[in-house]
Amino acid sequence: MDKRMFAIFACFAVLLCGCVKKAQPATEASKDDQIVVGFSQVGAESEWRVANTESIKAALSVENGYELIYDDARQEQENQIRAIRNFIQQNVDYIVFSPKLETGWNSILQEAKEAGIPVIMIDRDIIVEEEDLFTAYIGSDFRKEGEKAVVWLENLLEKQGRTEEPIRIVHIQGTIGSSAQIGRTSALEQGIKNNINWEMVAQECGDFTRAKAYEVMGAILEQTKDIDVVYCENDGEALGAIDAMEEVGIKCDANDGVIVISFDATRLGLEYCLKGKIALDVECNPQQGPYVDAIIQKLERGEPIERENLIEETQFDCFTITQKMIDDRKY
Ligand code: GYE
Repeated sequence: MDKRMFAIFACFAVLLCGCVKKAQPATEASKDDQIVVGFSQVGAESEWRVANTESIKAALSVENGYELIYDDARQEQENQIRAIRNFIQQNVDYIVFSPKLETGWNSILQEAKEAGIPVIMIDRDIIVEEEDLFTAYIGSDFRKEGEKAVVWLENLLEKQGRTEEPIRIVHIQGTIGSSAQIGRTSALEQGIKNNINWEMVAQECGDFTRAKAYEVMGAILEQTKDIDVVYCENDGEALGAIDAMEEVGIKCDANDGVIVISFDATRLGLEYCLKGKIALDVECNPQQGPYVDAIIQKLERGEPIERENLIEETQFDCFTITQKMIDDRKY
């Protein structure tokens, strides 16, 4: 091959190598662009919690440009603190967590702040020393949920002409110290103060689980069966309490039995509402994933965000619920 030909061949070879750069595998290329999120979840204690986890995982997916690091704290705040510290050490881009309890987060959130990692809280709220220890909260107004239940019960009892006779109430609380329990409990306690004929005959913790509520309701029934209302702070507790009452022959019915109040409005809870066993089910929306995604995308674009993001919620009762309403539900 003469020099001229070699020179042409050499140029051609260089051009060929230059434009056929080793293509990075899609995962490797997109991996660098993915937003890494550490997510600490309370546990898996209820249908509501499972739906909440599924919503976050669906929104913060690889297809949507995320790498999600998920940790299940199994109901222990210490596990959440450990997971958040781990996320900090991994230098994630964002931390998302549902705090089991309202307090005990100042120190770990200070560590996240010093590491420059934004914290987005979902579901339950917290009390912190400095506002800037978290960037945004997405969840519910739990006190308002409880007030909806109290107003509905006042109206029902008025319709039934039961504003004078004693109304004996059993209260099955959620996880003590969680903002959901604090809000729903404070509304009922205020309702008892406002209605002189309402009387709290028992107040026990059901820890948002069917099993625990069944256990505590069974113990209460050994003390008294003279009960008019059972106020349960989630659907799992309502089902457990109903199981215990039906076992001893007590009918759960808004018109001629024990009035059962519940929260969450999961599909299972609404099926009990349709049967008339749950009188009122106040919705608490676990579909928080899209809200988290929208907030992260805004932060990525440097746009302003709302610090508190309360989700619109409704309620269902045994008098107006339909099968179609249940069929239309996402969780
Ligand atoms: O009501 C219950 C879950 O924090 C609002 O926790 C949530 C509560 C919800 O276990 O089902």
